[in-house]
Amino acid sequence: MKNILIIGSTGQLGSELTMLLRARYGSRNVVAGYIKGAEPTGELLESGPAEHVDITDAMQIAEAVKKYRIDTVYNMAALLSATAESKPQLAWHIGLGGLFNLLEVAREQHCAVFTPSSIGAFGDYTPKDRTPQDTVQRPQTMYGVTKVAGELLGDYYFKRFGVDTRSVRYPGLISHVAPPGGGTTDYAVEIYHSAAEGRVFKCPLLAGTFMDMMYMPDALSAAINLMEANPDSLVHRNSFNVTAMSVDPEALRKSILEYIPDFKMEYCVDPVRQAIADSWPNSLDDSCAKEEWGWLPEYGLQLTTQSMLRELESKMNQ
Ligand code: AKB
Repeated sequence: MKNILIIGSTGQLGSELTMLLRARYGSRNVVAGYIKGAEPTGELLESGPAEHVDITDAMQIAEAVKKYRIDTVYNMAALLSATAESKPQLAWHIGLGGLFNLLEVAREQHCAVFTPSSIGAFGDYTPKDRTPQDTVQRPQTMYGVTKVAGELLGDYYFKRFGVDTRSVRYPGLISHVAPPGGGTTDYAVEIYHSAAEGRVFKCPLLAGTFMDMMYMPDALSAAINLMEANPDSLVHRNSFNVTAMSVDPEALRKSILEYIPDFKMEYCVDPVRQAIADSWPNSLDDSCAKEEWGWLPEYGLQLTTQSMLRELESKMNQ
């Protein structure tokens, strides 16, 4: 039986992942780790154990791992790219200092660790189209620096100490559940909210800015399937390219227009986000994830749009 700790369980990815893992492994076996100011509420709080676990505090991680006999930790604590650019020191402290704390606990107490990387781990010198699994990684954002260093640290702890570290490079994540915060790809969530609420969407990125995206159910199965994969089949570990679609603002607009014909979008470009997006790949090659652990996304653009609009409209009618 698995005993799982999710660090950052109340965030965009963490909140949905915690509920899914509880459904899969039993509620009592999945601990929702949270920080002060982001305490779990509602179903997340009521459906299983919760513990104050700040990734920047190694003692707190060690105590929670010991108390609940944790064997697997999903590390969802991070600042997203645009926020990380405005608070680079904090981004390093959480992204890298926190990961180091966690890996040390994992080494001492024998846990497997999942840590998300990102398309932000690539940079201006990376091939932009069908970006290969193994290629140049020279990001110029603090977010990217923490992601590349995190990938290297994960591989180091696996090779040097045998810690079972695994990771995927997430593209932009689209979800109707928890709101995103501070990501460059978050416009792809906000556009659906504007459309469902009948508002004009002010797009912070230029038409033609292609980036990989993924609907949340696929993002959750990527994490869980990779952690459940037979280790003997893994050639790579930290971190796998994964993608479900490559889209720009116009592709999203056109897809929404099929369901909401009077949807309106205006461009109001944010130079910080545009510069970050321009440094990221247009599309990833995720064939290694497919070959090594059977990665297979279910949702393309059309299914994502259908589901997002349906879910947001039904929430508004409640
Ligand atoms: C962001 O935009 O910062 C994230 C990411 C792609 O890592 N969604």
